Amino acid sequence: MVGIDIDLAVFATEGCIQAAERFDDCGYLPLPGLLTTSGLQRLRADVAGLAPLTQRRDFVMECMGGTPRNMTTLGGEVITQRAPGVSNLYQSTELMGALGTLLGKQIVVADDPVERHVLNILHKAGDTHGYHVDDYPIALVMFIDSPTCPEGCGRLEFCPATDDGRGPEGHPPYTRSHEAGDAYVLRSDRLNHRVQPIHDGCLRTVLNFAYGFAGEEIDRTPSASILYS
Ligand SMILES: O=C(O)CCC(=O)C(=O)O
Ligand SMILES: [Fe+2]
Repeated sequence: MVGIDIDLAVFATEGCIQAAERFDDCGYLPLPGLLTTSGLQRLRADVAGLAPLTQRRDFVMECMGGTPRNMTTLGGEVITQRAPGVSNLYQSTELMGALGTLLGKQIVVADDPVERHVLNILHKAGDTHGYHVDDYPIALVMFIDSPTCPEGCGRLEFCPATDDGRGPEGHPPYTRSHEAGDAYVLRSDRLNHRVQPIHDGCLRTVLNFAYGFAGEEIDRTPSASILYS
């Protein structure tokens, strides 16, 4: 049940409502403490159960400006089969309703079963999810693990996407840190975003829930099937 996994009150805090009002302009909405203690525990158990099914990826994504992917991933179809609790959370009317209300627009589940919810694990020194844009406009990213090393690593960086190579050139990126149990929402089809490389001994695990806007078409790239199939 969503109320057990997700603290819906986070959506009603003043900071959250103010950030949502700026979402159209800035495209980033922090949701600190979105996962309850029991929700984090449950998702951690789900992720542990999924771990043997994950795949190591080390390549450059040609269709995203040749940016690196050094990470371990699992796509949505396997997650649906092997961790139905994650899928149930993804499509729960409480979560989607709260998010849609906050953003002032009805959100819909992603029609691509691979991309709708994915698991991204950075666990080796230098692991990074390089700059890209997503196909779907809304990414709700929830942190199962986040590095706590004093130098800081594995932070989210984002900046406006350019028309050409989708590279960060010309735009100094914004950088945001998150802790386990936190989440954020990103306008992920418009903002060029990446995860900074992590340091040795650090671990960063996220679930990314992708949503569309009702009645809006998606501009598809092959990137999700390359990274998650
Ligand atoms: O791990 C993150 O914070 C970003 C995830 C992401 O960009 C993606 O899964 O497309
Ligand atoms: Fe992304």
